[in-house]
Amino acid sequence: MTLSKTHPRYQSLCIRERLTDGVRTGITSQTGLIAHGRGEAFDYLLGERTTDSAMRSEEAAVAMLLAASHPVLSVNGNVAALVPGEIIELGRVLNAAIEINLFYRTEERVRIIADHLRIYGAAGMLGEYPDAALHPLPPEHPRSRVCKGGIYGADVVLVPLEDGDRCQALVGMGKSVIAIDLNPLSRTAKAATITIVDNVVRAIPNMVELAIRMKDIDADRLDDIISRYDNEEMLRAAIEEIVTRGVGRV
Ligand code: PTJ
Repeated sequence: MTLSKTHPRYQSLCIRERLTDGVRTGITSQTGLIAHGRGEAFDYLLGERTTDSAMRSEEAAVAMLLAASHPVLSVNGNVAALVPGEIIELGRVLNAAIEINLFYRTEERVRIIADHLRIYGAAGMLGEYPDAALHPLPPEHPRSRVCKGGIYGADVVLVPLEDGDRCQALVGMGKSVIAIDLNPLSRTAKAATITIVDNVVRAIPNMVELAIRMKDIDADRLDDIISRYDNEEMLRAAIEEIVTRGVGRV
C-alpha cells in the first residue's frame, strides 16, 4: 500500500508498515505487533514527541553507557525492524557490544535478525550462540539464554522493549538496566535503573547524537549526571505529561 505523506498519521503508519514487513520476513514476532499497539497508544497520549523528561533520561542513559566498563545493547525483533542502522551506530559510537536477545526465541529468528543486522553493518554481534543463562529465570526457558561475553558479563545493559521478568532478573544480577518503554506504568519501567519513556524510533537516534556530543566528557562529569538522575521522578513526569497535556490535538 502507498501511504500518503499528507495523512495526519503518516509517521505512525510508516512505523506499522516496518513492523508488518518485519513479521513477513521473520524478524518481528506476531506478538511484537501487539506490543507495538500498546506502545503506540502511550505514544499518542504523550504527543508522539520526545518530552523534556525523556530527553533527561536519554542523557543519563548515555552517560551511564559511556561510564560503563562493559556496556551491551540488547536487540529484539521490534528493534531490529524499526531501528537496525541506528542501534548499530549507537553501539559503534559507545563502543558497546550488541546482543540479539529474544523473548520468543527460535534459532531461525535469531539467524534472520543477525543477517538483517549484518546488512546494516553489524560486525562481531552476539546472541547467535548463547553460552550462559540469566539465573533468576528458569534456565530451560529460551528467554533466559544470553552470552557470557555479552549480557551475562555486562555491567550496563540497554533493553529497548523488555518484559518485566527479564528486566527484574537483570537488576537482580546486579546490573544497571536502561529500559526504553513508552508505558511508564509497566513493571519494566518501574524495575529499570533508568527508564526512557519515548518511542525507540526517536530515542535511539537521540542517543546517537548525545553519545557523539558526550563521548569526550570526563568521568567525574558523567558520574555527576548519573548521580543526579532520579528514575521515579522521571516516571512521574511522564505520567504527568499524559494527564495534563492539552486536548487540542487532531
Ligand atoms: O522479538 P522478541 O521475541 O524478543 O519479542 C519482543 C516483544 C516486544 C514482543 C516482547 O519483549 C514483549 O512481549 O514485550 P512486552 O512485555 O509486551 O513489552 C513491550 C513494552 O514496550 C510495552 O510496555 C510497550 O508499551 C512498549 N513499546 C512498544 N512499542 C514501543 C515501546 N516502547 C518504546 N518504543 C516502541 N516503539
